[in-house]
Amino acid sequence: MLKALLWDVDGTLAETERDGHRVAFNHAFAALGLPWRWDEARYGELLRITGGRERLLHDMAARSDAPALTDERLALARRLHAVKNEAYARIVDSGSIALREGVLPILRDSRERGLRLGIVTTTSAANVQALLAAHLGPRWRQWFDVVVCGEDTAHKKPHPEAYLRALAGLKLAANEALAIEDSPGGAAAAREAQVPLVVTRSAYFADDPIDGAVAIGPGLHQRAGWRPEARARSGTGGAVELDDLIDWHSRMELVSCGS
Ligand code: XBP
Ligand code: MG
Repeated sequence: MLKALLWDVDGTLAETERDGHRVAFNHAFAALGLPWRWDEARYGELLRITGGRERLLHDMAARSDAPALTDERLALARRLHAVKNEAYARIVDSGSIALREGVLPILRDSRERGLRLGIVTTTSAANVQALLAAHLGPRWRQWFDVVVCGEDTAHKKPHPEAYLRALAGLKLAANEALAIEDSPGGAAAAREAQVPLVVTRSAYFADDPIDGAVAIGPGLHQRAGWRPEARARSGTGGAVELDDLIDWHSRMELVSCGS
C-alpha cells in the first residue's frame, strides 16, 4: 500500500535548471570576473553531473584557463557555488520559477488524505528552502515528513543513498513509497533503492531512455501521453491526480521509454 510520495526537486517540482541554476551559475562566473558562460546546450550536457559543485569541477577539468592545482580548483568551485546559490535564491524569490503545473494539487491532496510527503534531492538545502518557501510559504517544511538534500548524503544521485535515507526517516519499506523523478540519474537512484518510480519528463530530459518506471509521461499537468494510461480519474480536470499515482503504484507494471 502506498504510504508516501518522495519528490525530486529540480525538473520535477519545478523547471529550475535552464532559467534558474544555469542563469545563477553564469552570474557567479561574471561576479568572480571569469569569462566562462554556460549556454543552454552546454548546460544540458553538464546536467549529467549531479550536484552544482561537482558540475563546476567537471567543467573546470576540461578548461585550460581553470586553476591547475586541485586545492585551488576546489576553493574556486566552493566560492562559485556559494555565489550561485545566492543568485538562485534571488531568482526564485522574484517569482520567475513556477512550480510545474499539476504538482500543487497532488501535494495538497496528499496532505488532506494523510499520505506522507518527502523531498529527495541532490540540490543544496538552501535551494530547496528558497523554492518551497516561495511557493508553499514560510511553513513549507511542515508539508513534508522527511527532507533529504545534497548535504545530507555522501553520494549524490544516481547513488541510492538519498532514497535509502528518506525511507529510513519515514520507517517505510521501499515498496510503500513512490518516487517522482524527471531524470535518468534520479530514476536510477530510486530504482537502485527499490522504490517504485513515476517519471514526469522535464525540458532537459525529454527524450532520454529511462527504464523500470511504473509510469512515464510528459508531466503531471496532463493525462494524455502517459504509459500506462492514467485511468483513475476522480475529478474533472485534465491533470494527473493522486488517484492515478496510487493506481500506478498498485499495478506495478514496469515500462521503459526511449530505449
Ligand atoms: C539536481 C541537481 C542539482 C542542481 C543544482 O538535483 O543535480 O545539482 O542542478 O543544485 P535534483 P546545486 O534533480 O535531485 O533536485 O547547485 O545545489 O547542486
Ligand atoms: Mg531532477
